[in-house]
Formats: sequence, C-alpha cells, structure tokens
Amino acid sequence: MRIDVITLFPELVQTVIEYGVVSRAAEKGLLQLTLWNPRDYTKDKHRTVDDRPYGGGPGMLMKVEPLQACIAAVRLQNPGARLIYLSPQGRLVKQKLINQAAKWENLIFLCGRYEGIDERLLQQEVDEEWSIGDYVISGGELAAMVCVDAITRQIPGALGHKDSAELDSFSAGLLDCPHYTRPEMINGAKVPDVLLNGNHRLIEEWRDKQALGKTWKSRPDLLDNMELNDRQRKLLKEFIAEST
Ligand code: 4F9
Repeated sequence: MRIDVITLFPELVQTVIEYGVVSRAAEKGLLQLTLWNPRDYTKDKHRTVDDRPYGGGPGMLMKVEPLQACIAAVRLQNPGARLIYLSPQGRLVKQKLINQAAKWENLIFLCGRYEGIDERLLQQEVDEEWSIGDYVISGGELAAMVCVDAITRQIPGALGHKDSAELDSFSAGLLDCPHYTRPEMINGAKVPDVLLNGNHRLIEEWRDKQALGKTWKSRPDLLDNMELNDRQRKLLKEFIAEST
C-alpha cells in the first residue's frame, strides 16, 4: 500500500513509521509512506505557505498555489489515489472505515494548518473528509498519523498472527477484556482465579463476558446496533447480575 501525506511538518509525520508495527510493515515493503511539503512548491523568496482570509478576522489560511502545485505533484506519482482531508468537519473515523481504506491501495492524506484551506480547493481536490474525533488539534498531522497507524495494522501480513487483527479490540465491535501479567499480587489486588486455573474454555468465557460487561458499562452505545447471540446475551446478563 502506498500512502502520501501532504504536510508542512513532514518530520513529524515521518515518525509514525519509525516505531513498532508500522515500522516493521514499512521494512517488509507492505507500506510505502511518502511525505510532501507544500513549502517546497512555493516560488517567493520567503517560501510563504500562509495567506490572509477574505472578509478579515484573526488567523491565516494555507496559501493556495503551493498547495495546488504540491497536490498536482503527488497525483503524478500516485494517480488514482483517494485524497482525504483531515478536519473536525469530516466523517468520524471508526474501525469499519479504517478496514475499508486498508483495501483502497492508494491514499493521500492532506493535513491542514492554521484556520484551514480555501473551500474551493477542498471542493475541487478532496475525495473524502475525515475526523478522528470531536476536538480541535493544531493541524491534521496527528490525525493523519492515527489513520496511517490504524490502516497499516489492517494490511495483511503487518501483524504477527498472535496479535492478528481479528483478535483486536473492536474487531467484534466490543471493547477489549482486562489483561493481567506477573506478579500475581499487586498492592493486595490478585489476578482473577479463572486465569490461573488453565481451563481454556472457562478463560475464553470469562474474557468474552468481561468484554461484553466493559462495553455495557463504558460504551453502551456500541451495543445498540449489535445483534448479540444467545451465548453473549446470557454472559452479559450474568455480568450485570454480578455487578449489582
Ligand atoms: C483533524 C481534528 C481530524 C480532528 C485538524 C485541527 C482535526 C483537526 N480530526 N483539527 N486541524
């Protein structure tokens, strides 16, 4: 998969492929990340990348011509890629969208800085507008890095099979169950007995029940659009009974 990112801070975005799963995916050739800086497409002596908004007011916008030239250069190298603009106005990014995008093969992320980008340029160039959540951050870079990481995890071969994407939290639409490691006792808090007994059927049942219970407690909205099977409904009923 090839992902191009257009950003005024390429050194920041580059760090997403320097660690962990994403770094190994890049080494294996599963992900090719290319960074593009609109500043390299300026023509004035000061390499200006911002411009004033029509109508006045505080804040600046990204200067149009360097951005246009940069996008054109990216499209030459990555034709047919979908261009995704990251902004709080975009479609909320959920696991399902990430999983779809991982199959698209070629992506371009456009990171805005300052107050954003001229509306006409967005209309003409952008295929999708995504948001990673209802908050404002200082630019699209951190959002692009979140998306690159999440998408890379879904590329076949990127994860070792022990942490395969199917085992991830959210693959079943539920939150993850709690996890425990050594020591057996931490400040008086013991590991749940079921995890120490080696009964793998009981352990799996406990984990499924905890995942359902955690989701019910913390994110009940996730259960609203889910069809639980008989076993899951029984486990959640037990969890609720035990928690009251
Ligand atoms: C982008 C916020 C994506 C949430 C970009 C300021 C942004 C954002 N999701 N905020 N620039």
